[in-house]
Amino acid sequence: MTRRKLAAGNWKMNGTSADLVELEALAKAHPTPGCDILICPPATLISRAAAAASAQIAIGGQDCHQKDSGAHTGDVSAPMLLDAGAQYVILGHSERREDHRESDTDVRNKVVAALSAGLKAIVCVGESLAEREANNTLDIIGGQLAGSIPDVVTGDSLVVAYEPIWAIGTGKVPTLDQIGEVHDFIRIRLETRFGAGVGRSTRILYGGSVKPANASEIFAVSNVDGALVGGASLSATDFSPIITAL
Ligand code: G2H
Repeated sequence: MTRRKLAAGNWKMNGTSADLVELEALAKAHPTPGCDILICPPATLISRAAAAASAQIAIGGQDCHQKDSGAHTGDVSAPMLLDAGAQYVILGHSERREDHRESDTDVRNKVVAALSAGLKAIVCVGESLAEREANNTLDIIGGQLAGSIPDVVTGDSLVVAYEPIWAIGTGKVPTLDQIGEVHDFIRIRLETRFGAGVGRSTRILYGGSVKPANASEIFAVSNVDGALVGGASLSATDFSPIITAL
């Protein structure tokens, strides 16, 4: 099964309209990319990013509410993201799980809303340092996969991102064996639950301190279908070699 690789940039709470030039630079550097390219800017920039990005760069949100509309001050719904030009949404990032106390059930409900709206959902899972040191990594990942992913998904609409919390923005990266162990485990869990079709066509991204210097070796690990990149996605100069490494 051939899965088209995905280089996804998560700008987190960074970026104003002046930073849209980075999208133009990326498009210029990758007129016919060999992988899918996605940029998830803050919600305030999605419309303008979607207008500024050329066809080879998709735009995504970083979160959505589980309901389509209503009295939820400050929140953004999945249909709103779609209307603004998004094709993807990141859900269950560890920063959302921590800062906003999002549970697996919350994430699962958001995934249902995203898929219903026609968005592709990037579901994030990952263990803390304490959980890894206690040898609980696979149990934690298994629980998050079971709790955060709803029963009705397709391989095209679901992307899973493995992001060990202790590697996010820290410069620390798991060993290639550690990455491979978790990605293989996620693949098996997806195949077991959803069958070979969805299980083998779902892309599994690695995220956590991916840089131009380490991208190639990470992408060579089995079942790594791309990356969810934070800091290094903010500038085309850094993100471009990561795209090329895919
Ligand atoms: C992990 C990643 C992007 P960074 O959160 O989702 O961020 O690449 O800065 O570690």
